[in-house]
Amino acid sequence: MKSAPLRPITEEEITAFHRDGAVNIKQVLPEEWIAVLEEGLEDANAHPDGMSAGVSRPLRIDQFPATRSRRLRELLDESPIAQIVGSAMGGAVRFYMDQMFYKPAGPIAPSAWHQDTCYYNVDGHDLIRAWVCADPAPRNVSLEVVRGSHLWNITYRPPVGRDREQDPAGAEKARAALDSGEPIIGAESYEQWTYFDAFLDETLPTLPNIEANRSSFDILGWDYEPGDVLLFHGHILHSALGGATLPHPRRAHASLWAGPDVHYVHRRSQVIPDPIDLYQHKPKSGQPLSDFPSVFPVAWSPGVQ
Ligand SMILES: O=C(O)CCC(=O)C(=O)O
Repeated sequence: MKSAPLRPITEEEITAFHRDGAVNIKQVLPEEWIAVLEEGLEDANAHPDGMSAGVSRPLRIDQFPATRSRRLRELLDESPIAQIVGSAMGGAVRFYMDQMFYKPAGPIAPSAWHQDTCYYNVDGHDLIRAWVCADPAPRNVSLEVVRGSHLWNITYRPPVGRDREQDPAGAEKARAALDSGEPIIGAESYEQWTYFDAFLDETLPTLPNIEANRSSFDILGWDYEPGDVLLFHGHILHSALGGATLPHPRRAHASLWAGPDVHYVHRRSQVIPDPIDLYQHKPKSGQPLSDFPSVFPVAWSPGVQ
């Protein structure tokens, strides 16, 4: 049984999301879900995925943490997050994947500017991230976006991964997989994988140096309070500021939700494995996520609470 948001999402918030590519929906998540979020993140932090090796800064980025935490699974299945996302999107939504960004108390690590779409084997316009944090995250440690960059119609190169020359045999294997219609990152990556094992996709343009040229970009940020749900578009350029020292951790969870036009695509720039249950279906580029209802059931649709 899904729980309802504390209040309806307003027309102004929906307009802001589509115009700017991001909006912080203030105080919409009932308090009991903040406790579930906190428990879930602690759970996931105590049970690392096999994909975090090599992340050396005081930052844990885990992939698919809800597969290892019952509480995070509850958050996805029963909290109002799916409804909030669907209200902003204006249609039915399916859950695609989730991540954890766990930054311990002390000097808070930044998250570099990037665009999410190029990391995953999905594409489409109806892609929304829901970012929630168990702790207050003032503007100097919370998310930032380049306003409107979700409409730039460009896919940038993920800023992580190896040059092909570092591992010619591995690069050749990845090329062969792509040529034969396979994802370049297989299900075995669930045991041992990091962003840094991927190969840089030099066919994609490099990101602009936003941090060094902040005044040239229209940067939008928020003081985040637990209970807020920050929505941002799958294509938007975003980062998190760091360097500030907090007396408490900054523990965030981000989930990616897909609407009707989202389809599977084999990407040369793939950095994050496919959801584990998808591998057995051997998806082809162009197939809508609705072709895989057992992996991506509809999580919310208008008129259904
Ligand atoms: O929370 C962070 O530091 C970064 C979050 C992020 O990049 C994302 O959710 O895609």
